[in-house]
Amino acid sequence: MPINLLETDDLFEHRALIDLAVHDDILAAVTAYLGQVPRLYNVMFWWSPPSQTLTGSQRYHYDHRDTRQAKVFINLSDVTEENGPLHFLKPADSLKVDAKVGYSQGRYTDEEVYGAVSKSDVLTAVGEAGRGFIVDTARCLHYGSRGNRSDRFILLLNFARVNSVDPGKGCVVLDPVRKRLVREFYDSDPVRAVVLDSPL
Ligand SMILES: O=C(O)CCC(=O)C(=O)O
Repeated sequence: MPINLLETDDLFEHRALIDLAVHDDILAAVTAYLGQVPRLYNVMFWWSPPSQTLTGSQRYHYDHRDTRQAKVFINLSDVTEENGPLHFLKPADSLKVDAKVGYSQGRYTDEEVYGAVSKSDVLTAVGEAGRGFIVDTARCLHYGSRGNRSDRFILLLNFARVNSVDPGKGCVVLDPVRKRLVREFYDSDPVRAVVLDSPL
């Protein structure tokens, strides 16, 4: 299971981290997909240590923050099948699974998934350090950190609409400093003020 290594102070000691999270290119893509300026709900550095368990997010599931969300996965180290990459299905293939076994807010077994789609339909977020993916984890069945034999390190950004259906449990890294980030780094930047500090 992924473990977050990012701490609030890191955002101020390494401003490039938050500049990357709210970079124009990322905001443009996510805004186009969601149809509105998004809110950044979560930012984390995920460490997935070697693991042979099959639990939680290591099993196929959807996320439920809203009917759409955009998760950005950026590889911080090279990621191969050895590192437990994110595995995901396209929305159309995910719908085939729902049609066969029913939509669930719980977890799906591999047997359920591969009874509806072929293993060759599965996409993986593999690639060298620096490669990134934006995946709608509300519409794409997915799992990760499964069966890895070596560590995986990724930067994870979780965007969804302002006033999403389920704002979740909050973000330990961002929540204490949302206003401070806007004040110190993005004063007079109304777009990033929405992204970082729109009320729930
Ligand atoms: O990549 C992973 O370890 C799991 C990702 C996942 O399930 C999620 O972000 O919801």
